[in-house]
Amino acid sequence: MVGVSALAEIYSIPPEHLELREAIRQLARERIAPRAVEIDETAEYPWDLRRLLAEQDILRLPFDSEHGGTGTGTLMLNIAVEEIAKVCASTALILMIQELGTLPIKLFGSDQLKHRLLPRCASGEWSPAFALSEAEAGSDPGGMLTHARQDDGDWVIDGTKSWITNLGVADFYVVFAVTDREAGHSHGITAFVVEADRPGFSVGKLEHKLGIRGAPTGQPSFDGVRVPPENVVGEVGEGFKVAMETLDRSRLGVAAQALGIAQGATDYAAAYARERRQFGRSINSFQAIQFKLADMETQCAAARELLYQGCAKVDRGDPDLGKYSAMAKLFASDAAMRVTVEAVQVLGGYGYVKEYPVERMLRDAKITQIYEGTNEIQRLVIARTMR
Ligand code: COS
Repeated sequence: MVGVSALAEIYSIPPEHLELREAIRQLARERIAPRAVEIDETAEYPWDLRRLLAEQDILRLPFDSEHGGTGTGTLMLNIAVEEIAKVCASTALILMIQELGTLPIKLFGSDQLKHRLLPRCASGEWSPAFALSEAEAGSDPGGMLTHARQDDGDWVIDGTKSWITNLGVADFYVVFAVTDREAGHSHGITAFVVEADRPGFSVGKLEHKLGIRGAPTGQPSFDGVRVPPENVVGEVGEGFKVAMETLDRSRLGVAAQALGIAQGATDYAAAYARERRQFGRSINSFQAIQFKLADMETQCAAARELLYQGCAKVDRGDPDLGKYSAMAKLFASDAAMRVTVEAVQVLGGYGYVKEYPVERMLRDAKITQIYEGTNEIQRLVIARTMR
C-alpha cells in the first residue's frame, strides 16, 4: 500500500513557481487575451506575442540553464502553457512547439547540436518544428514514405510531411525519414535537423482550420534536401524511438493546453452566470446551471491532478511517464470538449456567437483530442502497459 509520505511526494510546487504562475497569469490577462479574437479571425501567426514571450523569458521555460533556459522543469512549463491557453490556445501552442520541436535534440542530440540550436530557441531567436506525420502516415508513423539516402558523406532527404505546426515560421525542422526500409520502422527511421534555408526545402500547402487558427499548419516538402551527418539526431536507424520518447513527454503540453481551454471556458461561464438574469434572478441561482458549473470545475481539477503527476514523473524520469502523459492528454482533452460544449450551453444564444469567447474555445478544444496522437492512440498506449 502506498503510504501517506509517498503520496505527498507525487509532486510539489515551489513557492517561486507559484509566483511565476501569477506573473504569467497577469501577462496572459493583460497582454495576450486582448489579441485572441483578432488572431482567431485573421488566422495570422502572432509574431508580437511570440516577441512578448521571448522578452518575458517564457520561451526559456523548456530548457536547462546550460542551454540558456530557466531550468525550471516540465511542471513549471506546463503550468505556463495552461495559463496562456486559458486566454489564447494559439499562443499557448508557441510554447508547446518550443518543447515538441526541441525535445528530440534535448533527449538524443549530440552536444554540438544542443549547443548550436537550444540556446537560440531559448532566447527566441529561432523556432523549431517537429515533422513526423504524413498524409498516409498519421496514427501509424512507421508507415512514412519520406526517405533519406547517403551521398558523398551527406544525407539527401525526399518527401512531404503533413499537419506540421509552425510551418513557415520555424527556422529548423526535426524531420523523420526512412533510411533503411529493410530494417522496418523500429530500426529503419532516422531523425534529422533540416534548417529552413536549405535548398530543396519548401513550405508547401497551409491548411484552413476549425481552431487554433493562429498557428500555421501544413505540408513542408523536402526535394533532395542535403544535410551533413552532424544533423542526424541520435543514432542512425533509431528515429522511431526518438519520436516515441519525444511524444511521451510532449503530450503533457497538449494536456496543459486542453486544461487551459477548459478552465478558461469554466471561468467565463461562471462569471457570465453571475451576471446574466432571467426570470428575475441571476441564472447561477438555478440548480440546472449550478450543476453544470460544478461538473466543469471538477473536470478541470481532475485533469490538473493527472497533468501535474505526469509532469512530476517526467521531471523525475519515472519509467511510467509515457503512460501518465497519455492518460493526462486523454483525460484533459476529453474534458476540454465536454466543458466547452457546456460553456456554450450556459451562455445559450450568446455562447454561439463570436462576440463571446466560448465558441472559439470549443473550436480550439477539438484538436487536443487529435494531435500528438489521437485519443484512440492514447488508449492503446495506456492499455499496452496493462497487459
Ligand atoms: N518509447 C521508446 N520506445 C518505444 C516506445 C516508447 N514510448 N514505443 C514504442 N517503442 C519502440 C518499441 O520498443 C519497438 O522497438 P524494438 O523493435 O527495438 O523493440 C519500436 O519502438 C516499435 O514499436 P511498436 O512496434 O510497438 O510500434 P507501433 O508501430 O506498433 O506503434 C504506436 C506504436 C501506436 C504507439 C505509435 O505508432 C504511435 O505513438 N502512434 C501515434 C503517433 C502520433 O502521436 N502522431 C502524432 C504526430 S505529432 S502531431
